[in-house]
Amino acid sequence: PVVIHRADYAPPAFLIDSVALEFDLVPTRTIVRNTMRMRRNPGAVRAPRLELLGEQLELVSVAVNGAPHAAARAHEHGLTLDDVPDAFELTIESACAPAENTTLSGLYVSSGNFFTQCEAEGFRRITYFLDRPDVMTTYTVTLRADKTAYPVLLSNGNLIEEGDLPDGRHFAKWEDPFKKPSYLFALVAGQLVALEERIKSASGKEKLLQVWVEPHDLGKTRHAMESLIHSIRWDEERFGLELDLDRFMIVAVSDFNMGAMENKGLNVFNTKYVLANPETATDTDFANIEAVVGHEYFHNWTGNRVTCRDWFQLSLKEGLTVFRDQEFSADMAGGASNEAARAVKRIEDVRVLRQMQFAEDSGPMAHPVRPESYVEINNFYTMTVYEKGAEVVRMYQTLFGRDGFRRGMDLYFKRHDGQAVTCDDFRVALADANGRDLAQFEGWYSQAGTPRVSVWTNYDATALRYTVTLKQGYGDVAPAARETQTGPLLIPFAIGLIGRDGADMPLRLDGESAAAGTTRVLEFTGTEQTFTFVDVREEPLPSLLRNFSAPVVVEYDYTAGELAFLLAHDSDPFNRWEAGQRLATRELLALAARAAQDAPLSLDDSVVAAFARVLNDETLSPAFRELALMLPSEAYLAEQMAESNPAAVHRARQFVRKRLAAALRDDWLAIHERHQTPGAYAPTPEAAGHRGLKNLALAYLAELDDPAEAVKLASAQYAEANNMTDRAAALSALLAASTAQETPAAESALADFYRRFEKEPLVIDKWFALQATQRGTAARPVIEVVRNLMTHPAFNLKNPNRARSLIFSFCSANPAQFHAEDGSGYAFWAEQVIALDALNPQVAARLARALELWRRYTPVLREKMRAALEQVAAQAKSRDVREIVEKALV
Ligand code: B3K
Ligand code: ZN
Repeated sequence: PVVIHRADYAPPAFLIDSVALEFDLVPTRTIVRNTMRMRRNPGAVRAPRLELLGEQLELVSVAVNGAPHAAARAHEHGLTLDDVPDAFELTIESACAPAENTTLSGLYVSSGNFFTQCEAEGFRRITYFLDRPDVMTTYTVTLRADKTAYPVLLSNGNLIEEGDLPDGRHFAKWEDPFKKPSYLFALVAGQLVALEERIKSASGKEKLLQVWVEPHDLGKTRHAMESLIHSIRWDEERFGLELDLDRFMIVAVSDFNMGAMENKGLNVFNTKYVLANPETATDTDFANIEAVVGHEYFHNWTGNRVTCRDWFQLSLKEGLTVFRDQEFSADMAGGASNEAARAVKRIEDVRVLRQMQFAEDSGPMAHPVRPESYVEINNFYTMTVYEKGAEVVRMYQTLFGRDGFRRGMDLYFKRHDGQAVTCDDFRVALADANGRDLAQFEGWYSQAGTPRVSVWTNYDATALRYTVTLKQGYGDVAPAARETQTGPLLIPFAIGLIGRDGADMPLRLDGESAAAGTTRVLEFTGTEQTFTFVDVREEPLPSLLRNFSAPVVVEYDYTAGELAFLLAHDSDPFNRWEAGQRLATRELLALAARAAQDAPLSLDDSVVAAFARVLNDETLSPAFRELALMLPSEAYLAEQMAESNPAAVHRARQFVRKRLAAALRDDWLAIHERHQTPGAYAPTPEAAGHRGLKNLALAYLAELDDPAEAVKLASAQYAEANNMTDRAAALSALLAASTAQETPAAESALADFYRRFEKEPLVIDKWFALQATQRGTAARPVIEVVRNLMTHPAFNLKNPNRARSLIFSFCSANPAQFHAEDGSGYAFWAEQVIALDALNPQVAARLARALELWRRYTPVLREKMRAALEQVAAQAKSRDVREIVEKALV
């Protein structure tokens, strides 16, 4: 395979001063006429010829300064032009076939409408171009199409002209005043309608906001519009960043490879992250829409105004923008000062990071936040680039405070607005604005793997001194990742000390004149370093890495009693939750080890009691209690074992769930009753918290050996629900209860759910996902259900949402069933990766990753996984899938 290396970066040989694109949109054959004003780049070595990138294009004609150019050669990867002048106008006509494009990259058709997706390298599937992010230019776009079939014609920027053409056709001309790289180009054409709002931005300029959808979905656009308005306001207030265009459009499309795309002024979204009403969308959907609308909007500054020099710098925009959307959601939920509400968001984000990114870091795809090489860039839109990247950005804020972080952002925009830059440029701006040398911090961008911080403490009762010794290093990783680990990192390590009364102690470090504050961010820069606190009146309990101040694993030998104490008392809500997770993880791993030996299982009453106290602590928010009572996922637990054993983990976790269900039965019933949310549905964090806790109670009740009570409650809740959160939770509880005892209630609710929502694709996705993730029984393993559902008339492999709802849900979110000992899950996986590979390599490659941690499983599973991987390696055609399976098999 061709490997692209970061070290090989060279500036482009040519620049493009402007581009004019004309489209004649026809599904089977669209003609694109591309006129570029080009010149040699004075900052690059003189190239013998011009190399334009192009894929899956049919070349029609080439002209230089208006005259046909003979010395042009089209080939598999693009177009080569010999003998070009130093400055010239280049006109290229080419054709592509949007209706046949199942990759959903480039120009394609979905539900009869035209859409584009260009990031990372889709623009070259539309026209021949210098398709790289450091070539920025201004675009004028003319769209021509049949007026009846495609009444709406959209592109980036401002609409400057429109009108009718002969033969029932019409045109629209768009101009984007801002320079942009090709990956931010977009067009949309078809039968769409918009919800519109006009607002004034901070400086008083009028802005037109539109959310474009298919006509039958217009009633589900209000929440997306409100999220957009909130995003605009938030970026003005928190970062002083204003919307720079007169018009900002969001368009929803049902066939989309990922969540959404930040094209300049014309964001294209997966319908999943736009459409919502109480009947069809859950609280999680509402929150995700707000977050993704925010994310794409925030890219307008962090990504579009300042973009990436090359794709190795992807985290420059993605890590930063994820951090911004996390902060936005936290501010929306709780405001700047509501620490408890912010903590809920923080816990949710850290859960995802630890479950997914830490796993990625321990496998064959481990890479630094700024990767050194890739085969297919689309494989590097990863948890590491996005979520760990966001943690890296968060650490600047932890080190410098909100004001210091803001100063850094201001300087970053002052220096780099309109440029394509690197992660180093960002780090240097943050350092300079705060008068700091952050050279050591570069390690966070260049080192792969999850750092581990071991902690030792010592209390000297006579001197009243408490020492905390930190040691940093890495656990086991692949040799390629090991090579990147060059020296200690600068780790902001937040710590508090808790007294026997459960209260925080005031903190005074050795050498300081007085105590100040109860949480300190220690700057841990050595391989091993000792910090000494003085005036410590009694032996404290340390609260380590408060608010998860760095993306590391902390190793410290807490006793079960100490964890229960922290769970009851830590003033840091994140660590309070963390103590419960540590306690549960420790018990669950011990139980999984016993389950693997078929030994009997038991759980100490004190553990149950610790969780009961949190559950019934009315000073804690329902949302927090829900998170505290949610056990670590099976995938996370399996990952912690020396040899992952999904079946043993499942038995252990089910044992604890059943134990908590039975021991706290009356509490669960009371909670289910008490946390009803009568009246009209509102997707606020408070109301969602009540529903979350109530539905967790229902899920626990469904674990009882006699599920009759749960079935009764869930059936009633299913029938009476006025919102999707409650209805889907009830259906899920019915499915869970039916594993204990065949119950007709589950079957009839499933059938009812389908009938009710037959015309709502996003809800039918939930219907598939609920069945793919159900528990299954020995008599009816879930693989059978899934294979059967593959033949359902509503199943469609070409639609990524549908493929994800059934296939990915089963392969990635139902470990106990997917990892069945007979290897049936792996055989299914291989079939589906190969089938998808022929249609949509990007989606296929995502599915391919479901087996990448194969080496860490028990020998029986490992061998069957290897066989499935080898089968895929032998048959897969795309660069995308090949990179994943070949790296896995190395
Ligand atoms: N920038 C896009 C992701 C593009 C993925 C290309 N395979 C969405 C986002 O992160 O906002
Ligand atoms: Zn993004």
